[in-house]
Amino acid sequence: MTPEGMERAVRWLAEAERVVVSTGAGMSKESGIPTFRDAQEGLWARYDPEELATERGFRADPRLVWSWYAGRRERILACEPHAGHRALAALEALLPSLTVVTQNIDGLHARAGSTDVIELHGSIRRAKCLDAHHPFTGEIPTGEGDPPPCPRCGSPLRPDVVWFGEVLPADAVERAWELAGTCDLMLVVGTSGMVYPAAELPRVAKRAGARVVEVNPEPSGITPVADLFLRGAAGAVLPELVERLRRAGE
Ligand code: BJW
Repeated sequence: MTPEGMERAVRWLAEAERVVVSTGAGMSKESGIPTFRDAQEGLWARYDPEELATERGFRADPRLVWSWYAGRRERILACEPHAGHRALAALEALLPSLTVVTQNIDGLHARAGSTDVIELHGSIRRAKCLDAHHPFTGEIPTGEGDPPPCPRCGSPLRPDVVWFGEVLPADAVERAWELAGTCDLMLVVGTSGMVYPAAELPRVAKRAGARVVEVNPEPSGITPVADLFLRGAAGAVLPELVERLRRAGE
């Protein structure tokens, strides 16, 4: 992250009318939540998350997949938003329009105070049943074990997240694509840019004439379309960016 790059990002933010922030798992890493493509830890080291996060994987071994999500839910609920999440929430007050479009299922943007958050891949805090997608309104049981049955139809409960091969929620997609096509600047934070259709969003923005600024400690699948790459962790880069923008406006 060079001072020149940071200044350019501040100038572009100050000029923008509509800003979209598109976030991935790296955004929550400093809250203590491993990224999706980090190596699995402990008991889970021998499983491939890309196999677990599928309907096929769940049907093959519901207990295994339900238990994996139960462990992740417990860990996520114990985590707090970090300075980067809070910086994005504070950025709302400095710009005419800002929407966060996240692939994350952890709810940390809203917990940090962001008021306009689109969740593309659902939420680990909700469950629904496998066959009829009935929303589950009770308290999701903690701990490992078999998925409980849906109180309405008896089908096993599953997390209300988007697995590979499943369509994203239509209302979230519609709004996210509309905003990507009309924003002046898209800030892309902490995604490998490997998973579609979310990885299309910066390309949609770029094709429509927006500037694309990426924040990531490593180059990603998004870097080739970024006008500016700010190398670094979300928890360091975002607070500095917002502080510089605030000072520039004084
Ligand atoms: C930091 C940091 C720090 C670290 N600060 N940064 C076109 C081409 C090829 C394939 C497809 C295609 N279109 C669709 C597909 C298939 C598939 C897909 O994309 N496959 C790819 C793997 C190739 N997509 C789908 O199936 C999607 N559905 C779909 O397309 O429906 C239409 C359809 C239906 C049926 C038939 C055909 C079409 C659904 C995708 C759902 C993804 N779901 C998951 C699981 C959610 C629940 C859960 O968490 O368990 O979502 S997968 C997983 O990946 C999760 C994430 O949201 C998603 C993206 O990962 P993300 O966020 O980028 O994380 P990482 O770990 O990859 O990267 C972390 C980054 O952070 C790295 O860059 C680090 O450097 C960085 N970082 N520390 C900032 N401190």
